Amino acid sequence: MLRFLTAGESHGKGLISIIEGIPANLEINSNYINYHLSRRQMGYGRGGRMKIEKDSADIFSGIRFGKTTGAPISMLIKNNDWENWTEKMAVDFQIAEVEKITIPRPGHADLVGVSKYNLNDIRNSIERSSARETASRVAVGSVARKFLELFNIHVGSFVESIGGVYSKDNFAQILFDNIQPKNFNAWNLSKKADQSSVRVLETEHENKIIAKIKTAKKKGDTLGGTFFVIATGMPVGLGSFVQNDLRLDADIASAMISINAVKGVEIGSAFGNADKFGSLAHDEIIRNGKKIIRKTNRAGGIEGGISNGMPLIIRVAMKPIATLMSPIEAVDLSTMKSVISRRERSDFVAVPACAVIAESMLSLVLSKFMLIKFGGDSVQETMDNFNSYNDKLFDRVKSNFRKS
Ligand code: EPS
Repeated sequence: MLRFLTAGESHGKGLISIIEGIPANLEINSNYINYHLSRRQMGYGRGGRMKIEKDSADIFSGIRFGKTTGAPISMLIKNNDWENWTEKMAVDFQIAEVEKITIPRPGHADLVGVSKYNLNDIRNSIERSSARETASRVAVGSVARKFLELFNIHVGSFVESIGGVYSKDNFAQILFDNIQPKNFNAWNLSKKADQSSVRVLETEHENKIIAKIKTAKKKGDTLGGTFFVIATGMPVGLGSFVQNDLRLDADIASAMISINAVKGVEIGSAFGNADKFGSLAHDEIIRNGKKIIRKTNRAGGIEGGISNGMPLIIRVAMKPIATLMSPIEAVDLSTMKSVISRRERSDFVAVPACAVIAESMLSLVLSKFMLIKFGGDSVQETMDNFNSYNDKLFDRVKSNFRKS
């Protein structure tokens, strides 16, 4: 069973994460994890904080001589900003007078957090609900990604829109209505997107988005957007229809929605398909050598909660960042009077970073389902099971249905 846990506050000492269930003998080191951590920190439109932090994973356990041992892998990412917060975030007891935060930001977890946990300072709610926590998810997600690479499964992403600015190319249609070339590799898409400051695939689109972000910045406003997360090299058969919580698409949707500020997830051309006749929505089945594939990929690679071997195509919507420089109406909890919301340092846009986090979450879900299907305490064992299943798949289907 693959599972992970994270802990840590945005302005505390740091972020701790543990991932358990990765088989032994996976080659990985902190450089690999740090590379993906740095990808999460990029993107035009981030606030001042990203100039302070340079995330790196200090591995505490589970890896020896560059290989996993099968034991839980634990990591610490330090918060450089902690040194500016030692009084405000003191652990054992209060060491200085600290002003309480009493005005909740609309759209943030501030008000629901203090209401639910019975807290008397919104700071206590802000700290854990902050998207700073997602650095931990990328740390553990990178271990999962490395595991998937053994099987030639690659995960990538690119930004589709920010603030309603879309490219003239309809990427959704390209991905859903065509068979991708045999060498289609989601990671190559990510590498291309990483070259853009907003993780899009075209320069003209990038320039239009940057102009929009500049307008938002000038107004002290924020933006959200949409992005695609893709996995290629998918085997047939991850997930199951036999029980609701074994469906691959259900787990993916849950993983995506669990990312801070994500409010929508679409698997395949879900909303587009809803408007079509069934004959134009489903993917026709064809034979391609020793494989049975689909002519199009409107299902986004999952049918009946099970991966069908086509690329996984997931589209995600992130709402605009809830911390605004241009204030909107809120209630001051210390007076219960209507006020304008508080200004606080934050990002203007974090859609490019969110896409990298989504890659990590998808890697974790896929690794979990790979281990459910193929098991193994060492990567060699998992690979043997994986290869044996895949080598025989076509012939098994063929012989099961051969007319005698
Ligand atoms: C965040 C607010 C900002 C972001 C932060 C998420 O931090 P600060 O309040 O320190 O300016 O920069 O994101 C990160 C620190 C990160 O590593 O992604 C929030 O309120 O969610």
